[in-house]
Amino acid sequence: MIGAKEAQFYQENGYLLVKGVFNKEEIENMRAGVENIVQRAAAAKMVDNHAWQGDYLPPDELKKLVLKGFHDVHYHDASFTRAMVHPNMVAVLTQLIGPNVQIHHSKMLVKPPENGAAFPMHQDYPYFPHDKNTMLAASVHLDDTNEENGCLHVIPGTHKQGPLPHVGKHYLDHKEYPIASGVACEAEAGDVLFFNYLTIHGSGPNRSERTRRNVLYEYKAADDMPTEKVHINWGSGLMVAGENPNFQQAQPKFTLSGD
Ligand SMILES: O=C(O)CCC(=O)C(=O)O
Repeated sequence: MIGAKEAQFYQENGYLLVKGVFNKEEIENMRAGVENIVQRAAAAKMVDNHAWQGDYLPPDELKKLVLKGFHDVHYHDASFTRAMVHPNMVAVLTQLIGPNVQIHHSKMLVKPPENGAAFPMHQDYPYFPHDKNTMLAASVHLDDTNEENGCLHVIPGTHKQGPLPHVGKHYLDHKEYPIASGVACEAEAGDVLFFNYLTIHGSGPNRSERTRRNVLYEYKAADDMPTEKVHINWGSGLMVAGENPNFQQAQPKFTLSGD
């Protein structure tokens, strides 16, 4: 799916857009999966607004913005499990991460038309720090995206700066790092944007009449271990490629909720 040149681009820049990873039918299946989750969540009265709070936008503007989000979508709908281990995904991941790849978590992000929420610029590192920094996000586009409907922006090469101080652990100073300081990664449905969890990224609001739906998978090398007990949950640890060299240290302990 990608060659040495693309892998080199990722190592240098901390991101890579790969076109046409998923075909139309696979995208339709995932769109149906997103709709299914949204409907079931509404029926269960579990619909929260996941828009990020903070001082990165004026309060009046912020309160209008909406983000529908769900974590660990591969535990909700099989279309996301199939996508998570799709041969095209695995082909890219093994080039960018190495032979032994694990899922850390997945989530879906729906930015509704006209008021879909923004993401101020940030690194993902503070949310789930690991010791080897192999973690990357694979953002699967279920819709065509551009500046109008809030496409992702990345600042090339920033993965080499290491972890930066975040406001309340959430995002970078928005005056120093406005969303416009990043390269806009316009993409089509079926494309996947891969970016390291240290690469500074964010996205603007959806001001268009079109929805922007993405599914985001975070993957890492199987021997890249957490340095803090944060964001370790039932979505973590399935092997996506290769073998687990650390299987004795990485056995999840499950509890049942609702007891
Ligand atoms: O997809 C987006 O617009 C941004 C998502 C993001 O930055 C995140 O979930 O960390």
